[in-house]
Amino acid sequence: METQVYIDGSYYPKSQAKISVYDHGLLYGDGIFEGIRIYDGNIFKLDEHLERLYESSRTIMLGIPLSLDELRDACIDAVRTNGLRDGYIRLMVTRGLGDLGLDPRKCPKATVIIIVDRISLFPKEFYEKGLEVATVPTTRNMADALNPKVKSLNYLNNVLAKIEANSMGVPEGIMLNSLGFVTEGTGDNIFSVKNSTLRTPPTFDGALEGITRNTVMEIASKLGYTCEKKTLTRHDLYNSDECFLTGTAAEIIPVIGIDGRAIGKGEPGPVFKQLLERFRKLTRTDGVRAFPSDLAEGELFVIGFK
Ligand code: PXG
Repeated sequence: METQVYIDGSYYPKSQAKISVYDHGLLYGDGIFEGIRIYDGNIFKLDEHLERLYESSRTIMLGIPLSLDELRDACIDAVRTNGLRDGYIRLMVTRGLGDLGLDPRKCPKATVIIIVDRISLFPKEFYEKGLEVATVPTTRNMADALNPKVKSLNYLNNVLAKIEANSMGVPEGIMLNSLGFVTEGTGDNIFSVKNSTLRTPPTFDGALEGITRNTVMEIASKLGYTCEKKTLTRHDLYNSDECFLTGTAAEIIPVIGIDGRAIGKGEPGPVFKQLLERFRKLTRTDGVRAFPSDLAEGELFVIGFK
């Protein structure tokens, strides 16, 4: 069956899922989105993603035409309609159909789009061997411009950062802010581990408040690691024992080199491995079920979910 895309309450086959060229989401990048994963029929952290979407909408004064509960039901329905037990939800709300001219008052109703499909950000071998990254020239927005907490459809500086990373021959770029402090990757947060303390830049330095970032900090705290939201420089990254990226699409992926410097032993480290194992377990239970688990009750008990 062709992927069925939800647009404003109706489903359209992928080949016919279209919106107007007068939609301000296209004309001005005026809109917001969430990327959410489905693991074994479980929509991981759905409520946290919806909360962030509504927070973004408040900041950009975009009225979402559905209540949070209605949108939650729509996401579950879209997953069931597409029958995907493992996949990815791209939820978008654009300012909607309007005139030329950026005044949002010309857009009477926001457009809600839910795509349920598959995503693979980095090839599988990087999860085992780790990846090399580079800091890139394009900077991340500071909070006084477009606040990086808003997950907006304006990803042009992230796209430029990705192009720059590609041209340096690495799969991901690390963006700094205009003061030269570390912010995040183009679609993922960054962590540095030093002497068993995990550090990640605070959102006001220019990082998205990543849901995977929060999950990793929760797991790490439970394992007894100290976690800090702290301003980081490139020097801090270069001198990390371990480094990794986190994100819905990226999941948790080890970084073994930055700007030509090996990180730690130049291979995925023990803290990363421990976190990944716990994270994988959580992805099957923490969230909203669209389908019952493939695992039997007994198996869930054995791996510590019940
Ligand atoms: N920083 C940025 C700039 C992001 O776009 C993250 C961090 C990680 O946040 P979460 O909440 O996912 O842990 C993101 C997330 C895509 C795609 O389609 C991008 C993201 C997530 C899912 C899909 O490229 N970015």
